Amino acid sequence: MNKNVDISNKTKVLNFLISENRYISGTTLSNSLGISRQAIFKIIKQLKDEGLEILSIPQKGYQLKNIDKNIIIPSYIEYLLLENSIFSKCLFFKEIDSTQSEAKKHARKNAKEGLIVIANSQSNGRGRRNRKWENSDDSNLMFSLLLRPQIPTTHIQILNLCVGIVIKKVLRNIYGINATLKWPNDILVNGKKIAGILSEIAGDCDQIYYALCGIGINVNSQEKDFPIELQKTATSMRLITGEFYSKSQVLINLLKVMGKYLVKLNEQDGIIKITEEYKSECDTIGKMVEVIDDSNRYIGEAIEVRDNGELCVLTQDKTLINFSAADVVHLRLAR
Ligand code: BT5
Repeated sequence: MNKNVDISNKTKVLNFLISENRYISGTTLSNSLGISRQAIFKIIKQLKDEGLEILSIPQKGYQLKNIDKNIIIPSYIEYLLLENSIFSKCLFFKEIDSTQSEAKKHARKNAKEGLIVIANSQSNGRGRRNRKWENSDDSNLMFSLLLRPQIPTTHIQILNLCVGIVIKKVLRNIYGINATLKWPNDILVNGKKIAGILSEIAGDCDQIYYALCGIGINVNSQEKDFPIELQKTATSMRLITGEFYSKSQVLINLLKVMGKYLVKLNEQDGIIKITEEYKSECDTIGKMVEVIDDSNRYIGEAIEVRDNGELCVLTQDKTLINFSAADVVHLRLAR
């Protein structure tokens, strides 16, 4: 899963401007990168259009002035990902139907693993079973990751679990937010949902051609920003701590840890190790749960998560049932 280093000229120019932190002439940039001054001029315009503040003075050249970390600037994200083992290319949309659908188009055209599709707003943001993912304005993070994991198709659920561990870790370790995991794909704080994950794959019985991990994290939403029906069940990083967060920084922190976990997932025993970690991190194990699977409802004790990601439940009539995908409600501690 190692990323094929293919740094764009745009990222190279930005890298230059950030590391020099002074006026750089078009000629210096053009000589250093081996491209024409006209090409440099075009790249500077693209960087400005993305939201970077670049001063241009005739005879002196270009200087990067300010980076607004509260907005998503794809070239800046790509610059920050230069050291990331997997993620590299970032596509940003102010508005889109769903980042999953957009990522799928690129996956089908053989785009490389590690593509990030991110949007400020989705008109058709999706959860599982075609439920809706709400976004109030541009306060939250919504993105899809194109992955090509070397795991069996039957183990797709592991991706959800792996991403869940990563989100929980970042929220806890970097932001001090007491996040918990509810099988299979919910990240909760004080019982309210702060993030959700949607993993979709294309493959055959032997291999996964590509996987799309869609992630929605409520970063800066206030209570009034959620639709009424979600105000009691949804929360955000800002609602928990009272602080306003840089979405780019949250994204970069997540992708950093995610890169490490995805490498781990592809290692021998990776699936087993990640399942073990998930079991120790997941709040569902040891709880009495109600499981809703299609139109059936079961009540029982969540015993364990199997290494294909299934939840194993001991029902009240002492039957063991494995669920590959279902909705779970935590009732109480089992004993
Ligand atoms: C999920 O589904 O939790 C997966 C959500 C994945 C969303 C991302 S955003 C980027 C990418 N592009 C997409 O189109 N989707 C992915 P599920 O477990 O089915 O939960 C959906 C339920 O969560 C809804 O029925 C609501 O009850 C609740 N919900 C919707 N929006 C929410 C929000 N912003 N915050 C908290 N809860 C929400």
